[in-house]
Amino acid sequence: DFIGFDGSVTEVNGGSKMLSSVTGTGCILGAVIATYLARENTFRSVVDACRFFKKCGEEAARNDAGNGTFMVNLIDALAERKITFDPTMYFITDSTLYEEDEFLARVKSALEGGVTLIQLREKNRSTRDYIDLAKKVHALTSEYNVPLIIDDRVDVMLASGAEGVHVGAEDMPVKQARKIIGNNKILGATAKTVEAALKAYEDGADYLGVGAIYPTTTKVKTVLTSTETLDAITKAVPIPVNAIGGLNSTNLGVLKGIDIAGICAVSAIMKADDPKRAAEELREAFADLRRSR
Ligand code: TZP
Ligand code: MG
Repeated sequence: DFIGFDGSVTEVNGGSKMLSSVTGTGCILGAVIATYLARENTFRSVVDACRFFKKCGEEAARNDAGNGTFMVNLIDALAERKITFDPTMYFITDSTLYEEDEFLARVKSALEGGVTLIQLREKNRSTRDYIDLAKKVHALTSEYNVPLIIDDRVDVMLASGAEGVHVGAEDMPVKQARKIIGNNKILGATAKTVEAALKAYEDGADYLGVGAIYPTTTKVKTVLTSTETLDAITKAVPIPVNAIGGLNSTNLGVLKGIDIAGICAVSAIMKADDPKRAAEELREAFADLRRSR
């Protein structure tokens, strides 16, 4: 689909040709777009609604479904995917820098600043400690209605009641993770090439993290990803793509014109004097970037 607004056109790929073999799907799409617009009255909502609908169409067409089965599957897919998420301002935590009380206070402060998605990223904790902390963070994110994503560990996600999991190239494969967590959890994946992005999408990822855009001070095994690759990935997959790596409210300019769904940040919020203010500034900077397109 090509969606035009205010002089620019966005392409949304994916879907299934079965969507045009049965009646009523255009009307359903209209209703889906209306619900997305009710939440946020922007052009982006229309694009996100179309992406969501295409994804449901793809799921409904699985196993060579005939017209009747497809229609039933489509209704199931639309109803099943209960968890929606807003990747605009995705805050990824690092608890190694603080005592637990201070860490939790900073997470709360970031939530007050309007972060829209949070990932708990723990590399050195025992399983027990990871679950304990995840439960505490989940209690906070639930207060603010912000989904919590657990880095690397499907088991910790399931045990803590978090809303999703994020897997990288050395973690559980996307396909396997989707099979275990089902369709009502959010599944994020890291991708550094168009090929890896397409594979993650086809295997069931709901969003992608792409980077590092800039060198990062956060402890991570990564390499720099060019903005050209980021741009190509956003064009190749119909799911939200977030930029990550060294991003802060003053250096988002390199992302101008690239159709990212949001930005991910660790240090810019975690290490800020005032995480609430930092989250607000990042949100504003990203909103400005979007407006300038
Ligand atoms: N993956 C690529 S860069 C990165 C991860 C987890 C760290 C980003 O941290 P920061 O502090 O926002 O640069
Ligand atoms: Mg990982």
